[in-house]
Amino acid sequence: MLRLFYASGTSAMAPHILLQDAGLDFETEKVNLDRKTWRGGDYNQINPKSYVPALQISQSNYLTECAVILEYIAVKAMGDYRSPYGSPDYWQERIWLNYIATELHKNFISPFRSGNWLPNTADSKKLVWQRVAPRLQYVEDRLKGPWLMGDRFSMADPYLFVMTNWMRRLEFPFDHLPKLRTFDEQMRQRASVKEILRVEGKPHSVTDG
Ligand SMILES: N[C@@H](CCC(=O)N[C@@H](CS)C(=O)NCC(=O)O)C(=O)O
Repeated sequence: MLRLFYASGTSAMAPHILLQDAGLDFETEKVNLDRKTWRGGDYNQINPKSYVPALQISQSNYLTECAVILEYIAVKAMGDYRSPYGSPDYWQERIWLNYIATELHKNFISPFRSGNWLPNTADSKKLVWQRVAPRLQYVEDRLKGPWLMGDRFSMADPYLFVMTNWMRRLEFPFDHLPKLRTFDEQMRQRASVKEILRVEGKPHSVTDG
């Protein structure tokens, strides 16, 4: 059985949503990112990179890196989440996954983080917004709607939702990003997203102030 190591409200929410959406059998383990621990002890024994998500796919095999985990789930689901390998849409999905991972996700992580990866302080928010705003605008200008790839919900959508969820958490404005706002609202209507927001609850390590 697949086992997802996650912390609430983090990027691990993307594979959590996709696993739920696909109806796959999976278990979860909550990680304390401040202490780097989980129910079984030292989390660095699971992922020496010290971050979530990690997906256990067999007794001794753990996948890391959100984009890779999403694609693994998409392949496993045999559904519509991934276009046929090598097709133009397949490459476009890969481009989105990589863009979200490297240009958005990493730029959301505050340079002032210590324990908390997304502190909601004025200084931190200002710097993060400077970096993410133009990149979000790039997505806005190309978002086909209702989903990133158009009519088909793909493995990239839950990852983009983590970004719009973080926008809300940091109270970033959607004023110039109406398509992203609609995307975020539509994601919240999806049964799998509702369920995972409920299950995960309050975000990990909230030190707003
Ligand atoms: N390159 C990794 C980055 C994962 C990552 O940054 N995870 C954050 C949560 S969103 C984390 O666990 N941070 C803990 C830490 O940096 O101590 C991926 O794409 O999965």
